[in-house]
Amino acid sequence: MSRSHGMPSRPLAIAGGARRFAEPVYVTRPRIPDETVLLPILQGVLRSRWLTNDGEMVLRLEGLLRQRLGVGACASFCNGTVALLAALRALELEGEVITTPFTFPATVHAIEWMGLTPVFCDIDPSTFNLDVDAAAALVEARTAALLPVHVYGNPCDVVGLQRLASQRGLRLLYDAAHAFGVEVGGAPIGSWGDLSVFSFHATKLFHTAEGGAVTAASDRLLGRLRSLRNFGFVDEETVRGVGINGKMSELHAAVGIAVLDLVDEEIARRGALVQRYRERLAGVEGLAFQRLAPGVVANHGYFVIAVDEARFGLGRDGVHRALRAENIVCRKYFHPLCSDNEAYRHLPSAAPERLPNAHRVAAQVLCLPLHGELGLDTVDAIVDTVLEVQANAPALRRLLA
Ligand code: T4K
Repeated sequence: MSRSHGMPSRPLAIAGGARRFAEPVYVTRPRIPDETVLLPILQGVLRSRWLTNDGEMVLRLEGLLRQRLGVGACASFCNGTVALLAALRALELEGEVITTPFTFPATVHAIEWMGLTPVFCDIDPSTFNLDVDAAAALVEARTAALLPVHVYGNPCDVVGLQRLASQRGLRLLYDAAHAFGVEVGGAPIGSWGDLSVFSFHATKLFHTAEGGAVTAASDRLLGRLRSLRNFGFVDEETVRGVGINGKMSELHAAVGIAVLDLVDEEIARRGALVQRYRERLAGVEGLAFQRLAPGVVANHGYFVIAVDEARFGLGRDGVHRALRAENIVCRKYFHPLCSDNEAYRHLPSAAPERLPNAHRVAAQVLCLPLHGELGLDTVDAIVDTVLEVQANAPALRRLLA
C-alpha cells in the first residue's frame, strides 16, 4: 500500500499487517475512583445494611447532583431508560411524541413502552439534533410532546424548541443522556424544558455503573417522580397510579459520589484530547465534525467524525472496518436509525424519504475513542491511522469490494 502524509508505509492490519495497537483502544472507558476512596464508601454501605429504597447515599448523591447540574430538582433512577419511562408518565401524556430517529434505541422504546406513538422527525445535518422547523411541521392534534435528544452532548436549539412547545401547548422532555454538565444560553442543560433525563451508564462521562436521573428547573414534579420510581407509593400504605421499580441502589449511588469528584478533571482531560483530534483532522478532505451550538459549555462526552465517501475516498463502513482491524474500537453511534428498526418501520414518519438528513448522517458518523485515560500520543496514533486509511483508500476499496 502507498505512502501516506510523509509517514513510512506500513501495511494496514486489514490488509494483513500488524495491528497498530496490541490492546483494544475502546471508544470509551468508565472513570474508576481510587480504591482507597471507593472501597471505604462501599464498605460503609454494606455495614449499614441499608442497601436501597432512598437511603443516605441516594439522597446525598441527589443533593450533589442538584448542585453540580445546577437544577432545582433531581430524582435518581436505576438507569436512563427507566428514567425516561417515569418522566413520560409523570407528564401524563397521551397520543404522539415527536422525536429523532438519530438516537440510541432507548429514546424511542420508552415512548412505545408508554403506549404512546413515536413520530420521527428529521435532524439538522450539521448539529445532528432535531430540526425545529421540521418538528413544527409535524405537530398535529394528537401531538402531546416533543422528545429531542442532545446528541453527543451537543445542545438542541433549546430556545426554538421552547417556543414551539409553548405556542402549540406541548410538553417538552429532553433526552440528556449524553449531556452531563453541559450548559447553553447561560443555563444548565437539565433546566430546559419540562424535564430532562440523564443516563449514568458505565459508558457515560459521569456514571454510577448503571443509573440515571430526571431533572427539572423546579421541583413541581419531583414528588410524582419519586413515587413513580417506587411502585407509586406515596406513603407506607398508599399506592397512587402505576409506578415501577426504578430505584437506584445505595451501592450505585456510592459509586456515583466517588466518581462525581473526578468528573471535572475527566472533562478537562477529554477537552484536551478533543482539541488535538480537531487540530489534526481539520482540513482532511472528506471529514467533517458536528457543529456545536453557540455559547456552549461542552462536556466532551464523545468525539465524532462524519466521513463523506466521495471526498474521503472510502466510506464510513470501510473506515470503521479498517480502524477496527487496528484494534481501534470506534463505533457507529447511531446507525442504524431507530426508524429502520422493524418495530417502527411501519410508521408513516419512518419512511426514509421523510428523513433524508438523518439517513445521510447515520451513514457517515464514526465515534472515535475518547476518555480521560487516553494520552495525546494515542490520539496522534489514531489520527495517523485515519490518514493512512485515506492514503490507502483505493486499495482498500478494492479489498473490501
Ligand atoms: N438515551 C440515549 C441517547 C442514550 O445514548 C442511552 C444510552 C439511553 C437513552 C439509555 O440510557 P441507559 O438506560 O443505558 O442508562 C452503550 C450503553 O449501554 C448505553 O447506555 C448508551 N446510551 C449507548 C450510547 O452506549 P453499547 O451497546 O454501545 O455499549 P457497549 O457494551 O458496547 O460498550 C461500549 C464501550 O464501552 C465498549 O466497547 C467498552 C466500554 N465499556 C463498556 C462497558 C459496559 C467499558 O469500558 N466498561 C463497561 O462496563 O451501549
